[in-house]
Amino acid sequence: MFKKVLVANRGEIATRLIRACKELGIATVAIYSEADATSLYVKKADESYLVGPGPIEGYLNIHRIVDLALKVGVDAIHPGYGFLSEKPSFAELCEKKGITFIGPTSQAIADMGDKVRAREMMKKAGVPIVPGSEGSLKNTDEAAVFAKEIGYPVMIKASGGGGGRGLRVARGEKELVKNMDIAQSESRAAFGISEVFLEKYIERPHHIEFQILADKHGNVIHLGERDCSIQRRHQKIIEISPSLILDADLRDKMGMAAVKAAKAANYVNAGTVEFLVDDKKNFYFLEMNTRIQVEHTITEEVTGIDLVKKQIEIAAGKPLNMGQDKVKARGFAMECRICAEDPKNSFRPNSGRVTAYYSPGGIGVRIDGAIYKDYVIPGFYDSMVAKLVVRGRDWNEVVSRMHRSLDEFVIRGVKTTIPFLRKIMNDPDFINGNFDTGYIDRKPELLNYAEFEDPIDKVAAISAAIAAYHRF
Ligand code: MV4
Repeated sequence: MFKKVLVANRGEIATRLIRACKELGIATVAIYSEADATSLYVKKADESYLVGPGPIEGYLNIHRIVDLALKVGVDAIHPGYGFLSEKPSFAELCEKKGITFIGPTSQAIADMGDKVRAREMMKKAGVPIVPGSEGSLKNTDEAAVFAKEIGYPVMIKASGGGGGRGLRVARGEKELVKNMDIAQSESRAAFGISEVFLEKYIERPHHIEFQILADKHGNVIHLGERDCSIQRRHQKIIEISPSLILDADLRDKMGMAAVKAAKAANYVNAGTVEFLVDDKKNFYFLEMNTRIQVEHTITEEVTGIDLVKKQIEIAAGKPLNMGQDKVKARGFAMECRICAEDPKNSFRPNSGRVTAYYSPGGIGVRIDGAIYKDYVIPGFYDSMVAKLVVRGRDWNEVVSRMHRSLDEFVIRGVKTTIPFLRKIMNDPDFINGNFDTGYIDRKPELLNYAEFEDPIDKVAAISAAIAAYHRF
């Protein structure tokens, strides 16, 4: 087993990784920017090093991080999510310098990062993909011919894209011509390649993703699915496991397809196979995420398996030591992403001092968080400040538990998504499992919540108003 691991990330996921290392008896090394000097994970790690310059660059400088890793004598690096987690060049540099990258090979990251190549590999392996173009499209004429063949509406996707970037829907030829140009130049700007492809557009799909684990000895298992349909602008808001729309038979079929996908990609370590599920319960491979994801927590809660520990053990060469039959999901789990954003102001990120903090507790409640009272949330990073994860024996219990946990959660000084999430827990459509990827857009009324529901806040608001009145 490794003796020392470098955590190449920040925020809640850095803390999450350090926790797994501690339980495995592995020493940890953190890196931080000046903006993160007061972050919790910096204090929780055994050693911490300032990396710069500025708030972002230090977390992305692959040569500096690997040099530091060699200097402080770590065996392995965990990249977390975001930042360097899906950069083939980083995994490759680690491979070259003899440091274990806790994740898949650079080859698998590169293969799955190229959406056209990933589609081809899945098709060859017999994993269902959305009907669409073979390879990338040379030009708009070729796209128009092809779109006529499969029928409108179609979706234009960037080969270098993923996570919702470089997507355009076209409902007819005119729209296709216009959007091809936009998609190509957007793609060139964002990913450096203008390559795009077409897929039949699936209306109002569910986003269902399967967690897989693959060891270095050829064993691959899946740990069931997460329904991540509740999103806004491709940012997930709530994740649920298991999905309410799958029955045991479809779960088995999709799970086997996910395992097949991982094997086709020569995949090792933890990964996620994303599918779209249409209203007739047809499922299609969408993409594969080659990292630990934000929402891995809900899979941990229903299976009882520590995914980060598994990642570390797999990277160290340990066999999985569990067959598919050993994976048992119990009850339901739900994650709400708590973001420092103002939902009423187009979800604009908020930064500043946390003036009060009290986290919920009790049976079935887990917080993976990054903030505390008097912490100053920097404005440079992702706005997610905590993940509230609850589990329950059934759907009703998990919804009511999430509702009361959101009621308990006190974060003051910055606006958060908590009151918005609370509105969702009260929504009959949500409670009845009536949601798909269009849910948030269809429900502007979720923004109609009272800003201050706590009497203490009312006193503070009234005092502030009186003070302002006397000043002017
Ligand atoms: C689609 C689609 C409909 N049809 N592809 C969005 C994220 C990226 N991974 C792919 N996405 C989609 N691809 C076809 N052929 C609809 C989406 C989509 C979506 C998917 C999952 C979750 C939320 C979404 C929101 C809008 C569009």
